[in-house]
Amino acid sequence: MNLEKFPRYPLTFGPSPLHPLKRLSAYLGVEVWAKREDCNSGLAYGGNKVRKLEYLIPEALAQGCDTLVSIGGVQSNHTRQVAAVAAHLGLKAHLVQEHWVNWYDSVYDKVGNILLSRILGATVELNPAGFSIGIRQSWQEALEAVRARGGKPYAIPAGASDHPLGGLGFVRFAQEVAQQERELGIFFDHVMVCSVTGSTQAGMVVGFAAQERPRRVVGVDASAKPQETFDQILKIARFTAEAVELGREIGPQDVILETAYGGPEYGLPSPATLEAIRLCARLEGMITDVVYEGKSMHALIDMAQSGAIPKGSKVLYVHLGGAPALNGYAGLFA
Ligand code: 5PA
Repeated sequence: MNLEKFPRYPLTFGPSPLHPLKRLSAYLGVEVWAKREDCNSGLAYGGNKVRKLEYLIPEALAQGCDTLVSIGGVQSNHTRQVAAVAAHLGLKAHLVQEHWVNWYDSVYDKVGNILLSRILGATVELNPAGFSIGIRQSWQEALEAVRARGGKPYAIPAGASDHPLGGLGFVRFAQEVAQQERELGIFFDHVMVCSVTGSTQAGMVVGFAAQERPRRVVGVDASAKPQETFDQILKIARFTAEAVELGREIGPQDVILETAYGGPEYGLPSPATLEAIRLCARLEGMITDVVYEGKSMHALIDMAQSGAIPKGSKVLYVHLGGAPALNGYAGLFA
């Protein structure tokens, strides 16, 4: 495998923290550790997109772009991280925030991630289009708008995923996990990761496939449109495997996507999601959110209790961020 040929612009603190979840482990009867992408960077709370952007930014800079253009829901974590990275580099950010979530709280478009993006100086454009992980008309129009005012846009798709370089950050993540395992003398046989736009899991699948000892990368769908998410994970894993010269093809058998935890819809929690969020917070002091990480936490708890994750397993729960969005859902916890 050759990841080193791709330039990387460091935006993270270094390896993200890895620590045991002792009380949750005792409760579940399997050993669980957390890897904390939610505190991987000092750029506006960090998150999984900062790690991905380390591989897109060198291309944006090499092309002489002055504006990062991207897209997400109103409470997108991704667009907030794009805004922070742009500010850090002295670039502009133009963000299209669509109506991805059927959640009507009077402060939903004022607090949390969108508040942070405004503070960070991004141009924030609200758009009524609904949820999709595909390429959007509104996004093309945003790119045109930047060009029309004489700017040079760099296009970053939803979640920095369906992009030739989108999977590389989490290929590197897999290498980082292996290094931390060597230092700690531990091996995680299960890795739990929340998936929506797909490049987080896709990068991991490729990165872990390059290692000698096999393990299960368990994706947990939070899109509530699991077929689209599955197809996108597979597509990104395939082109990423080719890009880094993995030396073998990735097929559908390499992609595990649990579909029972996505909640009623994208962006909305089920009662069990909320239960999982409270349990994790009260046992560990670790905050997960209603859109993403609460769903993968629900999966972890349920699969450990049902035996789908067998007793004696060593599980790595990858925390990808997302807590700022909780502000938009205060009513659920009142
Ligand atoms: C997101 C994504 P992928 O999109 O790479 O599959 O990651 C899913 C995911 N956890 C998991 C958190 C906290 C996330 O923010 N967020 C998106 C966003 O717009 O914020 C891309 C959907």
